[in-house]
Amino acid sequence: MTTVDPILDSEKDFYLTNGYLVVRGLFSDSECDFWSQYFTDMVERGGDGWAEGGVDTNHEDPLKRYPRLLQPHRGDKVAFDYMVDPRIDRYLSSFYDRSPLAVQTMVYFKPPGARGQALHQDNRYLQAEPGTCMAAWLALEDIDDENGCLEVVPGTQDMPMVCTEPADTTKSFSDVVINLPGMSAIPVHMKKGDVIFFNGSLVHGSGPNQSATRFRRIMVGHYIEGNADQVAKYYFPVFRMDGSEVDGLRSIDKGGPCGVPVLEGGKIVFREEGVSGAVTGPH
Ligand SMILES: O=C(O)CCC(=O)C(=O)O
Repeated sequence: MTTVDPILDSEKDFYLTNGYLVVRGLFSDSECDFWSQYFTDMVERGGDGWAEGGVDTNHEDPLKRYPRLLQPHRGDKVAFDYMVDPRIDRYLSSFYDRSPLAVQTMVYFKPPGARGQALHQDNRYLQAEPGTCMAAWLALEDIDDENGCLEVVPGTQDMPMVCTEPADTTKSFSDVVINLPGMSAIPVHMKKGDVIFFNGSLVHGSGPNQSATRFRRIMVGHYIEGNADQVAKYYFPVFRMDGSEVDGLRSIDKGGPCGVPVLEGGKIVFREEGVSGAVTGPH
């Protein structure tokens, strides 16, 4: 179902053509300041059970001191309310003409000196079918090259799942990366309150935070299309945007097919390469 208050045709067209859309000022500064403080307090008191790998306040790796919060909406109303916020539903419902299903929240702190996340595709992890997954990635502060903005690879929005290679783990906390011959990522600079929506094929990631003083806090919700009948096991329970739980989806607990990209006549083509490694956790 489309919402009563549709987005601009130009916004929908941009998303469907490019696989992403940046919406400026979708959330207010005061909302962002509240969430930023709320989740920073949460991680600084130990993460309330949501911090990836737990919090180690004395560790030399900034990401061990400020790990991501994974799936806080499963016990925290503030995170849940972001995930099902009507402003997000309005955009995602407009892209696919039906309300999506919500499956994930994450909060990233990326403190000064922290590594980024190598280029990847989200649907390799979520394995939503039919259709794809979507993200609503909110800048909780101003984000640019210095503090490790999101980077996207234009032209990848309709690609199948691409096989990964080992990543440079001095720059990325995740250990696999997608390399696409002849293609490169562009930075997406965002102001506090801006949201970037993107689909599950779009190759994206982020570099290290090179600032000595600035964090890069973001909150992200992940969704699958409203008609999806499968998603990876890690992403259960699945919710409608009215907050109710959905039953009956198939749960997947092994990797799916991926292709090895090769450049032929200036264009990328895929050599089928079997099954990507089993993915049982978050992305
Ligand atoms: O924020 C980042 O650095 C990466 C986030 C991401 O890859 C995602 O939300 O899918």
